[in-house]
Amino acid sequence: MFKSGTIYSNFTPLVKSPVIGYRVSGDEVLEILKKLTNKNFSKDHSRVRIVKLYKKDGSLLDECSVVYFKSPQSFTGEDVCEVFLHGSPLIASQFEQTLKDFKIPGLRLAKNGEFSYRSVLNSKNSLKQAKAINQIISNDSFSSLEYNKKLLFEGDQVSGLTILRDEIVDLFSEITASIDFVDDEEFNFKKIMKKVKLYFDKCHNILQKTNNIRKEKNICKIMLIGPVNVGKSTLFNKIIDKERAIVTNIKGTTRDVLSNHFVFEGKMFEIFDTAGHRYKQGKIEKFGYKKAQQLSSEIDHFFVLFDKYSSKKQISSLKRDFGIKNNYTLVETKSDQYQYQSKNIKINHNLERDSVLSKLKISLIHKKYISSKVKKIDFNDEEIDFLENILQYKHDILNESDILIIAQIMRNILDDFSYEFGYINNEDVYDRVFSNFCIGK
Ligand SMILES: Nc1nc2c(ncn2[C@@H]2O[C@H](COP(=O)(O)OP(=O)(O)OP(=O)(O)O)[C@@H](O)[C@H]2O)c(=O)[nH]1
Ligand SMILES: [Mg+2]
Repeated sequence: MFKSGTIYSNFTPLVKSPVIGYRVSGDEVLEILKKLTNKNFSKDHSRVRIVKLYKKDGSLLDECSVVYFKSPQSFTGEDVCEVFLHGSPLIASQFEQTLKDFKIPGLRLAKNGEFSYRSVLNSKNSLKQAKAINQIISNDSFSSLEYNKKLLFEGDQVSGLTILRDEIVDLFSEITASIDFVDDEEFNFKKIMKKVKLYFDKCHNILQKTNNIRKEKNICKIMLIGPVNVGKSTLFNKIIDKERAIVTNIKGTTRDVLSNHFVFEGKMFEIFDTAGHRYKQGKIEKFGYKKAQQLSSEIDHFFVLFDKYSSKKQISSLKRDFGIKNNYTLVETKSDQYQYQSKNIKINHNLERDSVLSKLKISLIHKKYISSKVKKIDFNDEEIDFLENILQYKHDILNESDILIIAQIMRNILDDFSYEFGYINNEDVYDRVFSNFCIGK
């Protein structure tokens, strides 16, 4: 799958945003920079330069920051440049077109994970470290994040698997050494098997302990419910800081459940916007409302929004429909428009996001449902999957009485460790690993 050549890819999404980044890696980087900027970057290792980029016909493409990293002092170990274009997908497409127009032999779009793959091939990262980068991006748990950062920055030796691998090497050596003495009185099969069993018990205990930590919730799930038109979607958009949900003055605008993650004061949340309650719901609206109800068992905390026109009976119906006990907060909306006498929390769409979130006591709510303790783990998700596979040998090995077969199984386990650590470079394995990466990594 991976061929040589100079590769390029965007490393930010190709959407309207402040910047769109491109990374280029390979022998032709200096040549490309020369063609793009008419400048020589060879003495500019690791320096940010703001330069004009030109298309093939000489017209201006963009003026932006460019950083050149000289081989081998780069992420991939090759010559690399990173270009921070203005965040227009149109400029991005002109940039890609310009690269194509240069007709540089071997220059092509990178495959998923190809930069990381090259960093491993050029010994800039171990396979474990490269995989840790992927885990850092894809993980939702702070325990995992801390472990993967350690793995990336300190190296393979901090991996819990390193200790397990070293132990299996010792065990394998002991078994192979003893094979020659099978007929001797000294040979103690039981003693060896006891050690093998202890090893597997250890793996099993680690798996259980780590799985328990992994199962611990990190994300607090909150749901906005309330009568139609009270401002649920307005609040949803404010909290996630995006115009995601449609807001109109028409009752019953939201029909489907929408969800989004957000982070506040370092705490992770998932928020759900729902179809509003009214006695005469349309068919699709009713369907959406039911869908939200079905999710209610997963929800930690509900915000029941209502305005001056909402009745107590409606709020009772909502609480009943969603099976709410004490896990809710009443929130009066549109306080810019209406005067309320109650002691309930009052919000309106003119308030800043942070102020709304403080009024809703969102941090306290997180604390109520989610433990803030980041527990230390020594394995990431991938390593746990690996350990689960290793444990599949347990039954066979413990029920075997032939020491030669036991040694062969141990050999297989050792080979598995070697693949996991990347000591055996099997292209199929590598292709599978890196194809899971996002583009640009
Ligand atoms: N004055 C005022 N208007 C608001 C406020 N919040 C929302 N609105 C308006 O109220 C209308 C309904 O807002 P939405 O956010 O769509 O309400 P909703 O609860 O999601 O409505 P449904 O999806 O139909 O259930 C829109 O016209 C909003 O602009 C507010 O704080 N003050
Ligand atoms: Mg809505």
